[in-house]
Amino acid sequence: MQILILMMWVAAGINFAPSLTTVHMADHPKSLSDFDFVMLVGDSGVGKTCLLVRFKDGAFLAGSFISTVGIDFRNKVMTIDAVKVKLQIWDTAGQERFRSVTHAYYRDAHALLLLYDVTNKASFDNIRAWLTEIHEYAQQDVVVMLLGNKADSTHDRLVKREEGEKLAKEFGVPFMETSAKSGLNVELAFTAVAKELKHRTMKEPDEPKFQLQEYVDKEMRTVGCCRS
Ligand SMILES: Nc1nc2c(ncn2[C@@H]2O[C@H](COP(=O)(O)OP(=O)(O)OP(=O)(O)O)[C@@H](O)[C@H]2O)c(=O)[nH]1
Ligand SMILES: [Mg+2]
Repeated sequence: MQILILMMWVAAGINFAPSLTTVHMADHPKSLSDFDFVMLVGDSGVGKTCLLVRFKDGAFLAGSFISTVGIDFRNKVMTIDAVKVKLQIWDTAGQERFRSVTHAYYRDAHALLLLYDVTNKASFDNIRAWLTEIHEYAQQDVVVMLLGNKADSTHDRLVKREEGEKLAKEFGVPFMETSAKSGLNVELAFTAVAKELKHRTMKEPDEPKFQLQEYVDKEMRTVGCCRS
């Protein structure tokens, strides 16, 4: 029943209020839910909403910053190796006061994009706390990718790319820098996650495991480090 309600909301394009119903899709076989749930997390202001808007609409939300309230979502269908992958992307609020709302969604997420802002050292320092929270609330096998956003801001940069790489290595998660403003690596981040999720669902028994970081590194090399 809960699934049916969510599907109706999704079909109508209406944002659901997390306080009303928490839908535990992970309780059900994937074929029933159909969607892969990707959650954007990280401090307020790191660019989660802008990253999603860039990915979905190919535009940058310039101007005044409107902080997300609670949670919002967008659907996007991607074609990965001739297979349709339906992503439902949850844009969470980074503000501390909405943390309990975010906690309620971790359990159902199949993938998490964890963002910091390369011009904001505190947002980078908080990544450890975010990873602890993810460990506590998310499924054990959730796909996690670390993204250093606002890579276009060369003059204001306070976190080096190498620092992001080092932290990601320490926690064993894939990493890349992105820019919602220029579009740098935005498509690649979502494609990489969609590929990983597709491989998990459709992998043949003798097929080797998909190597997310290897794929990202290869794609970045192919296009000379950065693509928009
Ligand atoms: N230069 C630059 N600015 C960005 C980028 N992404 C986001 N911003 C700016 O950063 C501010 C915050 O962006 P949001 O996407 O709203 O941040 P958020 O992470 O969704 O914040 P909350 O909803 O409060 O959690 C806005 O003023 C954006 O214009 C980027 O890639 N480069
Ligand atoms: Mg937001």
